[in-house]
Amino acid sequence: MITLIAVALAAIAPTLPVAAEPAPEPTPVIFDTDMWGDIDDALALAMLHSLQDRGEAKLLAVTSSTDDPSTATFIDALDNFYGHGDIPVGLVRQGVTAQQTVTRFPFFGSDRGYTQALSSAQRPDGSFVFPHTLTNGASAPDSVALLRKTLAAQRDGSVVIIQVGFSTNLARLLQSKGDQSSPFDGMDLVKRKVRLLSVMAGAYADPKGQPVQKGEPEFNLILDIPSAQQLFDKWPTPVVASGFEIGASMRIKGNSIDRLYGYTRNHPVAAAYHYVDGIYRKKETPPGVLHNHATYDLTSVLYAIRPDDDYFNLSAPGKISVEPDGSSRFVAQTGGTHRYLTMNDAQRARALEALERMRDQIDLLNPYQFSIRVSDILRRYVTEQHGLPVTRQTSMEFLNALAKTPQFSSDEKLLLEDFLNRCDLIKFARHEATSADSRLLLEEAARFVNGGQLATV
Ligand SMILES: [Ca+2]
Repeated sequence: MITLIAVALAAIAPTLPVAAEPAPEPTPVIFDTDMWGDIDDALALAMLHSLQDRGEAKLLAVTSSTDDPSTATFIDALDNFYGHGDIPVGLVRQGVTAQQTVTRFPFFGSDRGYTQALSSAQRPDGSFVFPHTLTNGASAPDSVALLRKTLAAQRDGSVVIIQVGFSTNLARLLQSKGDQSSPFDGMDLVKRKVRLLSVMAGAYADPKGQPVQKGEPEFNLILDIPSAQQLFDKWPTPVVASGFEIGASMRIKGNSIDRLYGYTRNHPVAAAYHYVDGIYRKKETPPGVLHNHATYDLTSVLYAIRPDDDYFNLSAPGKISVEPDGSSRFVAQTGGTHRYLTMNDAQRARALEALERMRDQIDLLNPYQFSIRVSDILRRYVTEQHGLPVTRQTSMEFLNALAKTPQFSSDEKLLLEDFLNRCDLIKFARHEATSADSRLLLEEAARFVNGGQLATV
């Protein structure tokens, strides 16, 4: 649900809510990132650290797919900031460089990203503003060697890999031969150790959420197309992709950043967000306020660590392939190992969120006023959901009229009639009705919204 996503994403800071049923064992996870230009990588890694503190995740290693030593030092600075400075960091060699990225996507403006600027920032006394124990990123181990070593040390079938950048490291991992870490080649090692690959890549729906077979070319795929093609062709365990449309539809509110991270001076995530603000500001961004930012990489983290929390739905199984132009193609296939994330119905989530907020009003409003407010939420939901014209009727009259129309399924009619009967009870017993009646009414309303759709309108 949008509510839960908004709460979880907003809370990359230390206030991440505890899952209803926390996993008994933290998920062992490897984070593979193109940390450098876009800020969602830093937000996603910060979120993983918070999840680790809550016992839900265990970061085994972080590998960078941007070929720049500053990416490794900045990752290490973030790890240190969160008190997990012992997490090994790997760096791609002969991979996509910052310069290549800017040449292909000039909106970045410069090949000096926040990773360079922040990991080298020093105080007047020469100490680092964002301390890192990996003093020289160029000395970080090669990503593939680190991936192999990390996987070899884990239990079979246990590891979740989150890839939120280019596919260079993981494609090379699949091609790798046995070495001192493990006698198995890359394919065998992955097959043995990796339970799930949660990847941000491609596009699987249009902005309205309608599935498309071929998406628009997507950033993570475009910059290393051959590796992306190999990854989706060969990866031997289940893959769940978060398409461009998922993160684009959910944005972190810029005005929440300083509130979330203002608890300390020199928070690396807040500093990075401020650093890129000029790149991502839009005409409508008010002056003096940070821009709102898409949550692409965070959605892959959220799914990887909390797959059962209903933040997203999953597509049917199938096969994702990558076209020569850097677009993704999805074909449904029985027994396929690829799926992509889909959003739960947005209007329904919004109505449920509005109803949830009404819970605070149960004891503040008299039941009659309360029934009118809840009816207004239902009216808005039905009107928006089905593109119905707005009429001059009261919400109660509107819903009563709707309950008699043939468009309703019989289930839907029953649910709405239950709700309207309860409204009547409250209305005619105005003075005797209590907050318990309001509570029951709210439950009826939620049941209606959860209950189904109009058959056709
Ligand atoms: Ca990324």
